[in-house]
Amino acid sequence: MRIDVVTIFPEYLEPLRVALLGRAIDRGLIRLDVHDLRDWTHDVHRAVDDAPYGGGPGMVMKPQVWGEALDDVAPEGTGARLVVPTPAGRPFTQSLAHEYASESHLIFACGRYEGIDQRVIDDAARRMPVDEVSIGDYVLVGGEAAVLVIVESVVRLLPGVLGNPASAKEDSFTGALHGLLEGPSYTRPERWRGLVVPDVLRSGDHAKIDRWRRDQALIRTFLRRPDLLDALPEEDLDAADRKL
Ligand code: 6GU
Repeated sequence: MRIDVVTIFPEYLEPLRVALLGRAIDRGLIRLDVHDLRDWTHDVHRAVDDAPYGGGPGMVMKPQVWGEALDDVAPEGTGARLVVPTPAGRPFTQSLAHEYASESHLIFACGRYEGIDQRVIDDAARRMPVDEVSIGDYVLVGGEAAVLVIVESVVRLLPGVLGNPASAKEDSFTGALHGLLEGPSYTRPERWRGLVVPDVLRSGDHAKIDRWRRDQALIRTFLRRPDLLDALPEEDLDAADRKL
């Protein structure tokens, strides 16, 4: 998979070269190119923003600079998908992460200030799929931190990136728990600071352990994310779930 990021703060994306993602780059599973948007400016000040039409606070990123940058990074017919992080976007979810993991080329356009001139997005959409996405209901200063989040969630789904592919399968939101939050985990020692590991986990009774884990997932989801329980298809609940 190819990943391009266009930003006015290329150094902000350096963490993508660390740990799991860094190893995926070194092993050739992904190719990551980070571009400085100011390389496409032509004026001495290398200006990327201007005052908004209609007035109001903040600055809007100029269309000409972004237009030339995207023409170079995503030439017509390269089969790329453009992702524009914005708090005004549609929610980024695990299911969108799976969609992105099946793409051959992702391009991220990081806006700062009050955003990018909308015509940049409308123009790009004439030749490639474009998603404006949000990573949650809070406001960041720019799209860079969102790109770190999105790329990490996508790359870990690529074949060969995780040491143990079962880890990706059993995540909350997909796999065995299917839309429930994962319950608590424990390792040795059995007693630590007066707190003990639940007996059932040391019982060796795997049917009982599975049932206990499922109950913990249901309880935690009920308490923390009742919206996820409401969204669960009725047939995903078994008789024991319903009793809980
Ligand atoms: Cl994707 N970008 C920005 N700037 N703020 C956000 C966001 C994205 N998602 C939530 N807040």
